[in-house]
Amino acid sequence: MTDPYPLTMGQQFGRRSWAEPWKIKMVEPLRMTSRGERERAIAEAGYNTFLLKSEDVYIDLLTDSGTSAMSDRQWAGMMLGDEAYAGSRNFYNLEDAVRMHYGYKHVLPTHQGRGAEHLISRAAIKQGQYIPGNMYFTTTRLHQELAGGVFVDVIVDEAHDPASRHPFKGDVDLNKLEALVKREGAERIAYVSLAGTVNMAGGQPVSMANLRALRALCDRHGIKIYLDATRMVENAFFIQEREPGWADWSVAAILKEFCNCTDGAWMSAKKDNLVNIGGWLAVNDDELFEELRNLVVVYEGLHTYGGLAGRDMEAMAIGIAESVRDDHIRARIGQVRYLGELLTDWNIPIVQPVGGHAIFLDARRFYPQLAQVKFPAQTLAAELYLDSGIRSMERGIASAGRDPKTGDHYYPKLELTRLTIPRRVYTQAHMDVVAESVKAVHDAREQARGLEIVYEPKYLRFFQARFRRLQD
Ligand code: P70
Repeated sequence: MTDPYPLTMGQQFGRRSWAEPWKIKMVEPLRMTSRGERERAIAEAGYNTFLLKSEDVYIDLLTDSGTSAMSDRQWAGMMLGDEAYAGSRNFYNLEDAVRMHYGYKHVLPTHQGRGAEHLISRAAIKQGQYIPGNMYFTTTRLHQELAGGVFVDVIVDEAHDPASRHPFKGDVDLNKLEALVKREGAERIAYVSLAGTVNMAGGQPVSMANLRALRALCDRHGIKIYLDATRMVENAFFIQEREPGWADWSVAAILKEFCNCTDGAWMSAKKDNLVNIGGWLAVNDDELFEELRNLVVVYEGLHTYGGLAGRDMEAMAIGIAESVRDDHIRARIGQVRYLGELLTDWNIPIVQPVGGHAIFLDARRFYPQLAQVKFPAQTLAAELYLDSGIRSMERGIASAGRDPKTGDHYYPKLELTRLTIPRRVYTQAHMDVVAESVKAVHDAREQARGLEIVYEPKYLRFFQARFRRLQD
């Protein structure tokens, strides 16, 4: 007999419910559209969700980048902007926050993550050098290539398998790295490019044990490790939760310990750090810092503002302190996991285990009838928008781009559609609506015919590419 009483969400999942450690003070109305309006909008956008107008979107899961809700304290901090060209007090607050929570010696603000990637790539890569990393990221790899470097993927094989339940799919395969060093020589390695919760792998973390072993290997060869700290707080949460020996440490302490094993970091503060714009670059080495501090004035702005307003730096300093709190990060990852558990229970193919910032639908298994050149993940993003106005992002063959040498597509093993959850923005009821829409699209999966590309720009094509629907 079915239970006559409705169950809370927590009870349905066999546990006590948790709730967000905040309440809502200001709301932004959402607009719902009709099917006809959405058909027009997505056709006008060339079936690329990046080209939709935000006004035509109902629940926006394009990205967690710059889309977080700021706290009342951060908004209060915005009013304390010291908009001096040089030496703004907000810069010193930011510097203190990065030093305190990430632990690096020297700090430079940048307009966002790719500004910092540009500077570190220019300063630390010599023509023809290799940059081994735990899976590529689009902007990171492009800046490394523009600086004359060659990216080499040295992530563990499990990262390329959406079904593998390895708890640390972001780990570096030390044998792959050692083989590269042996083959090319340590002097041909610019540095190791290590990312916390690897975005393109599904938000998968790196373990502390792996980092320590990587540090030992790099020390033997005199190789530096620079960290993409964009979602490193989320990574620290997974270490606390999953890695033996870390359960009694706070997320803040794990974060600092992790960074302590690296030589520097770049940051898109639009993610973990809870701001709508901003980034930073931090290193320990005095000489490298000297070079970076010189480059920042050429490409970003003076070294005490780096392309940001004083108020943005203040919001970032406050956001950093909020982002490392255990209650914040538990609720953030808990919400992503809630959506992931619903979809898993409904047998919808997603990357397992559920990562930090997003649910990644496995478009290959979703649409087995579509060859990769028919852009299955892009198709899925378009279908989801058509069903409900939910916006997601392709992370497959369109994102991977083309091999600069052969001109052919890169064919990534992972063909994914990302449902990215902004921080502190949507409620559990929104997650239910998302799950139901994914299920509706899954139920209609046999009708999908795929897309063909009709326009693509030279760099980072996925942002502006246009597609056409295939009929058969
Ligand atoms: C996303 C955003 C940005 C990002 C990142 C990692 C691990 C650096 C950056 C760059 C925005 C984005 C960027 C390229 C393609 C699609 C979307 N990721 N490292 O949505 O930082 O955007 O501040 O320059 O995830 O994942 P920024």
